[in-house]
Amino acid sequence: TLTRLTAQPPDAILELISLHAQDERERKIDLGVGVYRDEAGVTPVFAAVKAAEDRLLRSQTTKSYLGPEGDIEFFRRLLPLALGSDVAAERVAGMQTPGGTGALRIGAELIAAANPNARVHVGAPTWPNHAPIFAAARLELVEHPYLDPANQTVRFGDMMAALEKAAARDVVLLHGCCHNPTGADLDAVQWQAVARLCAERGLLPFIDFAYHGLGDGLEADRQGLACVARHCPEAIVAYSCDKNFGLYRERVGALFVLAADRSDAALAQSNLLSLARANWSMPPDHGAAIVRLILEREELSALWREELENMRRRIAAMREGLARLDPALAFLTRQKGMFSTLDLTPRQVAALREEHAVYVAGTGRINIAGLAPHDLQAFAAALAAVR
Ligand code: PLP
Ligand code: TYF
Repeated sequence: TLTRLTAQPPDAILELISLHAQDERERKIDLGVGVYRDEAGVTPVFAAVKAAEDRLLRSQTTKSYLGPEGDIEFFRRLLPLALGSDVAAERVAGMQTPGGTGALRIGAELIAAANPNARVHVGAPTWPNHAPIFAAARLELVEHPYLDPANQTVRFGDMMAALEKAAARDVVLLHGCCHNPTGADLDAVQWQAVARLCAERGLLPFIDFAYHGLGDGLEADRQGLACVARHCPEAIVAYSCDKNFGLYRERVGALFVLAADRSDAALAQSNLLSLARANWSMPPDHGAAIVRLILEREELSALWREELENMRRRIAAMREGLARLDPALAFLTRQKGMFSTLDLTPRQVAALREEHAVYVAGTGRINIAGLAPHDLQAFAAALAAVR
């Protein structure tokens, strides 16, 4: 039976990790996989996480099963942080999921169960895992233009024209903030236009919210989502705690389904639990327990917010540093979060790696958090050399 399988390509971004590790040159710059790094190039465990783990180690008395919804207190505490306090909890269904990826997958399956003919409209480029996740739920993904690479701006007119043609009950996949891979977010006026269009045409906004707090801050980064929640009767949010709590491998996330009313929310909830049961039965606990402890305890919350804010500032400072070195990179300061996509050919990407030991994704995406202040000059020079 197995011989009937066809070989599948590896994840191009994750492959860069081992390529970079094998490179023996002394000065190399890794702007590949999207994890935060500090100035020393380390992806640290937050002090708030260490403190929460310490408490957990001392206080946890059982590891018995919780249930398909995971840690309910984690979900309850995350809700106002993720959605803001204006969203009424009674219209929200949802649960803890294994990472933002688990939330995307279960959200996609909920849509497929409710409306198998729904098409999912998404701007190009987007996170490469979106396509396989929605395909696995048997939903059709339809791309429209998003980034204009030459001008580094959002092709908003083209995006709206594409959404105007979407059928009622279709899905609009949006990045909550810190667009991966472009860093080009919608502004407040654009969010409002998209939210209104979704409301008027009965489209379902599905917000992938994986970088909360890394753009303009926790409050500012959820304004697009809040705008959608105000205008649209229904919306889905796939939230990841893996970047903003630095928990990556612990796989922490949540799915929020904003329903029109309490009874729809209950209907969605029973379906979500049944979908979880068929996928992972129950989500892993450790990471979510850490987040719950941090959100429960004032002193840990304050420490976490400070650490997150320092990360956010460091990323913004690297953007500003590059813009200062090369006026052609000024657009980086208009973009948010860890990623931007440079207008590079595959040859230029290869030359950066081979001649300058600079690792960027094949698409030209760079992880700004892979840069330290002492790298800026070398990176700008390498970029100029291959162009
Ligand atoms: N969505 C986007 C845009 C991402 O970049 C990521 C990154 O990993 C995810 C979702 C999934 O996050 P997680 O690692 O929590 O599954
Ligand atoms: O885009 C990124 O780099 C992050 C990390 O299959 C990531 O989202 C990359 C690839 C992947 C899972 C996570």
